[in-house]
Amino acid sequence: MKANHKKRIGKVLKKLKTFDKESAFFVTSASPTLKDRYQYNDYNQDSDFYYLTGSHAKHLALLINTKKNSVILFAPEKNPIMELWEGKTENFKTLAKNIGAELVIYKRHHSIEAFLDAMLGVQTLFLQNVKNETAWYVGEKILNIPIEARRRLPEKVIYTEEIMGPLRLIKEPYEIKETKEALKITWDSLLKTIPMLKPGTKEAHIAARLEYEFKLRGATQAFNCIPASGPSAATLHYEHYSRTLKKGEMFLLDYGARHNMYCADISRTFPVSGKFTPLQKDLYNVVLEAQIAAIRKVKAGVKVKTIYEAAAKVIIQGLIDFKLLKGSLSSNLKSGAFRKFFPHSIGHSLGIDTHDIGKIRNGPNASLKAGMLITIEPGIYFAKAIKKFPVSGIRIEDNILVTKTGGKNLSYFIPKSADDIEALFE
Ligand SMILES: [Mn+2]
Repeated sequence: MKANHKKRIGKVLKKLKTFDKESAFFVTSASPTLKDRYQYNDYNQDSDFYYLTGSHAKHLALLINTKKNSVILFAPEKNPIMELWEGKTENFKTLAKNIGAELVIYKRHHSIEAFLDAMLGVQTLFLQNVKNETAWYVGEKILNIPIEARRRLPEKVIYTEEIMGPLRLIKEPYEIKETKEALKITWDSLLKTIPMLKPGTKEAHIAARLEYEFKLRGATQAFNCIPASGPSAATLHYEHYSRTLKKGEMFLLDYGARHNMYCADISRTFPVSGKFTPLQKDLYNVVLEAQIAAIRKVKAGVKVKTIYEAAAKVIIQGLIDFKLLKGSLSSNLKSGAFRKFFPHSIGHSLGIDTHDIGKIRNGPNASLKAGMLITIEPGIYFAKAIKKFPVSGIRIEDNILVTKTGGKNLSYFIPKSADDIEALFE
């Protein structure tokens, strides 16, 4: 199974025509970003560009134009000096052929002019909204010319997200297959790391081990993992990695592998000593029950709000039982007082980007469609110590495929019941 880029480009063309007869769609490769004055960060292709071309090459541009249904792949002139330093570039002729595009070679220092030339006569231009990518500069150039002076350059500029959001939000079978592979690597790598989960281990070492295990399996980190022990877990996007795991605490791990660009995103919470204390277990089970309740609600046509509330209700009831909230379930749902303990949304779409395009959080009334891939990740956090609860956090996250009949948990094989988590330490 392979990605069919020609077919995806065809879908963009079809969608373009529904906006304006004379419209075009322009996306470019990601611009390399600097790490310091002389070095670059690892190159990470722009996700829209990758989705439509499958290429990791730099300095490319794709223009899809309703005029004559033309698809142009712009590639830079061959540069032997650059190839000496950076290695041979991809064969752009083959790439253009594979995606059904005409290949146009441009000179690097005339790129913007070459792109603008090809856009003459276009009324509405769809443009990538990513700062510092070439498409961004093309947009800036156009928008800086007053409309009355633009002549044949586009009058209207719209972000490509309008087209790419709905398209990328619904996953193809190929994308599901890649996500499953990423999830398998995610779990296999954790299994190798479990023996390190004990008092005395540094958070940073767990992160390093996971990354090493991913690389052994041909994958990378989907995002900087969150290896949060004890109080670290109360910081939702914890990134210091500075603590050492301590006896009796919990350890929240939010991590995932990226394989062939597709991301997994999993959270699990472990007892550092191998066994939850009775209080930790009660709290853990509230989060687990909330997560399962939310997953049960997942189905095409269901509102995101419904799923969020299914989890929120279980969390509120749990907090009332722990005497951390006063009043009734319904009054708490209304007042939102529980958000102090559960301050984030229920999840996000997942794909080439960990927080994928096509927001599922577009207001409370956004609803799910078959083929969406989402995370379900409720949690309870104590930003301050309260009663018997120290500063800490529990989150449980799975990756769910939305279908017409329900939610299919693609990460079902990663243990999450309190007993199964404890069994990992035996
Ligand atoms: Mn997530």
